[in-house]
Amino acid sequence: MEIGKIVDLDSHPISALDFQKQCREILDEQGVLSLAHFIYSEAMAGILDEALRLRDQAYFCQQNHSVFLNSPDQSLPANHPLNRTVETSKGCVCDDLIPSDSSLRKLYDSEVFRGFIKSVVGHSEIFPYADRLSSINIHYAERNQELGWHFDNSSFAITLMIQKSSRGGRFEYIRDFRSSNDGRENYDGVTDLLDGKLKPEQLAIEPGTLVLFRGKNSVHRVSPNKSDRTRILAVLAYNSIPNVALAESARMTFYGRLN
Ligand SMILES: O=C(O)CCC(=O)C(=O)O
Ligand SMILES: [Fe+2]
Repeated sequence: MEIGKIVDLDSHPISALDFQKQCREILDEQGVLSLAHFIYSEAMAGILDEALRLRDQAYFCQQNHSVFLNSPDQSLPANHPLNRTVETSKGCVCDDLIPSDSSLRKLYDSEVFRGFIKSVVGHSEIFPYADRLSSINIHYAERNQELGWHFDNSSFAITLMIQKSSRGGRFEYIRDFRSSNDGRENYDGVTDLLDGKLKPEQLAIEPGTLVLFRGKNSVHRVSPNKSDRTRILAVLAYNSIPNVALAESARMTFYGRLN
């Protein structure tokens, strides 16, 4: 089984029902599941090489956005949390540039891995994106680049750290910060957060660590990279329904192209 050369199945028996259950409980209780040494270091070395080779094809962009990722609301004051903006700047390599023999793709396509993800996130099926760009992305954060505070639109995210920055570039979050399903957006909390009055938690993520994160209600960011070592991270994205393409506006913003 090829996946056995990539994933350390001895310490992470992802097909075992009791391991799946244990992971599901951690994700449900803590909002985040962090599996250290998930990928063998030999496989990680190949993934890092590949990511460094692809870096000059990354599309770099910068946005100012609200924590809620909404369009500005002119009927509200500029200092309302729906109108206050934070900055996000990063580079992205899209799925179509990632080779077919890449370990990242073997992981993403693996039925064993997908079975694990389905079980942990509680979806009966998961599907790749219908467009050719969005399923696997590699993110690059150079010195002073960051991901501003935000809530995700998607119910879960899967990341694999490839290279850490040596200073800054840390994943920070506050759990269960809002409750979007019942409309409690916690505007006062977001104001305090943006005013620097709250102390977020930090997640220590080493290269080879797989992270599953529920970011819809847990506010999070990646602090500015304060080193010359690029932070490199793979995002493995699935949908719970088939034939979903990322919106064209989002593709133009984050990838600079549609195809
Ligand atoms: O880079 C990370 O660790 C988190 C990425 C993230 O939050 C996102 O892409 O929405
Ligand atoms: Fe996010």
